[in-house]
Amino acid sequence: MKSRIRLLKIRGEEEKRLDDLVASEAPITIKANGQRIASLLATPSYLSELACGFLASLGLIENFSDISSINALDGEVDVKGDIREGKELLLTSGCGKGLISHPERINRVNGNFSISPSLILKLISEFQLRSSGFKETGCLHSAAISFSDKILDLKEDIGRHNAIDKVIGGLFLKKEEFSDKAILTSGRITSEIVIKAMNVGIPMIISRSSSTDLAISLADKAGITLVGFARGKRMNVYTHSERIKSEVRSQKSEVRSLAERIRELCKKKNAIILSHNYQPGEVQDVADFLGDSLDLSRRAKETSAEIIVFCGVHFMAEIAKILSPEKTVLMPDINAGCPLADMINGEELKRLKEEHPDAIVVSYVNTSALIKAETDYCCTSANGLSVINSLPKDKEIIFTPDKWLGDYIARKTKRELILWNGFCPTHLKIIKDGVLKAKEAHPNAEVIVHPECRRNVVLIADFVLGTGGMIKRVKESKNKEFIIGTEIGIIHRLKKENPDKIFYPATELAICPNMKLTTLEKVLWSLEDEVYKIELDPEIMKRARKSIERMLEITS
Ligand code: CIZ
Repeated sequence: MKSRIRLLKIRGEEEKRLDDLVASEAPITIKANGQRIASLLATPSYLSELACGFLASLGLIENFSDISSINALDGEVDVKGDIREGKELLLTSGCGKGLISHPERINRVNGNFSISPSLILKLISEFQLRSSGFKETGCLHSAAISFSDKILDLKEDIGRHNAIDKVIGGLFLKKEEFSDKAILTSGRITSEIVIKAMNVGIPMIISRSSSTDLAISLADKAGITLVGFARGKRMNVYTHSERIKSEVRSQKSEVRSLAERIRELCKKKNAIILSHNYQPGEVQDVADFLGDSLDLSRRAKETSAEIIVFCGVHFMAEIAKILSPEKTVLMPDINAGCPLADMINGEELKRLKEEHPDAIVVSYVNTSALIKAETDYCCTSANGLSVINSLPKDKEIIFTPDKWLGDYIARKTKRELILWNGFCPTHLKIIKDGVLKAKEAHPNAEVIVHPECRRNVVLIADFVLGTGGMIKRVKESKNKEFIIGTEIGIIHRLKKENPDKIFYPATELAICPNMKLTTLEKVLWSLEDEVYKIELDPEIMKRARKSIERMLEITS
């Protein structure tokens, strides 16, 4: 499993930004009969095989007949059956340190130094020369700490983690500063390596090997420069290239902040930046307009700008393109998809329509252009009730893809809807017990949740609103405290617009990993290179536009 990411490739004097493939990495939880046994970081494929192999290797299952069922969904594999109790697990020298960090714990690393590509290559060649254990045995990993043009310490170990822990421990014991150092490693850069650097505040990791997508995304957020494939005359800079000062780039002035450079480029290229309410705070702050997908698409339609950089997820940028096909619509990270939108495909919807040939199809905007083309009416979380209420009472209605939004609308409108079994994994992290605990801790707070939450969460809320509705409600409310049950990115905007009010997330875990793929550096690169362009089949766009325009007619 691979992801395509944009990086800076340096070969000798030449620098090029291009898309390249990196390995995928994801946290996977293995459960036995519903009980968590372990969380691993793994390539997210063959999860049933991974879980069975993991249990069998530990001696917790022996035969196929020990297993009654395997359920693999959204990064969790639950194996049910006759599974023995495990003893305390021993950390291996390999990948399995079971260290998983949630993005809400990401600390920003502030290392204010820069280094030239030629110095990186000099350090890495010295690193290799001094890794004598590897040369002698062929089975040791090495890690080093560098400062400026010197390698300060180098350690070898059978495990790449252990080698890194040893050099970090060395700095620690010597009470040395971390923020002006770099880690060099012989192993690949996975998320745990980035987490180690982040936890101690080391702003640069240099490897002879490559990096995974999760490590890149974590490093991006933590402000860490990741350099991979550093060998010979070449290297790939995956994140925070501002610390790599080549001759070419140091001639250009790099003193301006990323935000300043983005704003300047917008002016020069007649571009605007649209940001969804769930985007990281610094992206929201650099945007021309903030809103939900519908607000933003309206902005995209109305603007006289020629280029629109859409900071959100894929289906949102598609809506902007569908409504403004003549404009260039760019996404800073093309990997920012929507798992809910991916839960239904064109064939599945066509089959459902064949089973209910007279039904009207209403789809939430969180769908691909292809689904919208097969849909009669779109709706958003803000206008779902109005759309359904406007439809003839004697007609069957198919509602896709979000079953919880559908359930809410069905109860509110007293209409029976044929629901698709889709859901937003981020909103399902908000659970009833968590909301009740938050209410107990903050009894005066108003509880506002998104209709993508489960029914038992929606039923205990004071208000059930989409993000646009939440922004409005908080502004109008006399209340001072709010429990917010949606993706926590919205709290940045709520705080900024209501500095006298206090906000509590219903859970810190409600973070959409796709929304958080956008960074300021990617926004800048997107504007500079005019990538990634949203391109859609004109016929699909025409049909999809109809379902969006029908919604707009009802709600205008
Ligand atoms: O429509 C949107 O933008 C989504 C997905 C959520 C919301 O409520 O804003």
